[in-house]
Amino acid sequence: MDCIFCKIVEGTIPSKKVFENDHVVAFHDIQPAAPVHMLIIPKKHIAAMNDVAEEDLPLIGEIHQAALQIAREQGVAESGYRLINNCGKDSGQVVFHLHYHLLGGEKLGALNA
Ligand code: IU
Repeated sequence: MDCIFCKIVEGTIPSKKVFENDHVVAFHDIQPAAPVHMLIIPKKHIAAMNDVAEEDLPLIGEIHQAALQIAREQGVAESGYRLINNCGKDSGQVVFHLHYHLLGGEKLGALNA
C-alpha cells in the first residue's frame, strides 16, 4: 500500500519520532503550525476517522494516552494544547492514514482558522 505514514511506521521514510509503542507512533510534523506540533498515529492503517471500527476503540484510547504523555514531555500539559483529527475533504485532510495533530506551545488561534 502506498501510504506515507505506513512508511514512517516501518521506518522506510525517516521521521523525528517522539513516541512509539506496539500500536502507536508519534513524530514531529514536517510543517509545524505551532511551536509544538506532533502527529500521533496508529501503526495499523486506518484511512480516516470514518473508518474506525468498534474493535479499534482501545487503539483510540491508546492514542489519547500517548497524546497526554507527549503533552507532558513537551511541556505543554499545563499551558494547554489541542488534539485535532481532520476527517475528509472539508476538514482539509490530506494524508489518508488516521492521525491526530497535537498543537501547543503558544496561544492557539480560533478553531476554524
Ligand atoms: P492533515 O490532517 O491530513 O491535513 O495533515 C497532514 C499533516 O501531515 C500535515 O500537517 C503535514 O505537514 C504532515 N506531514 C508530515 O508531517 N510528513 C509528511 O511526510 C507528510 C505530511 I506527506
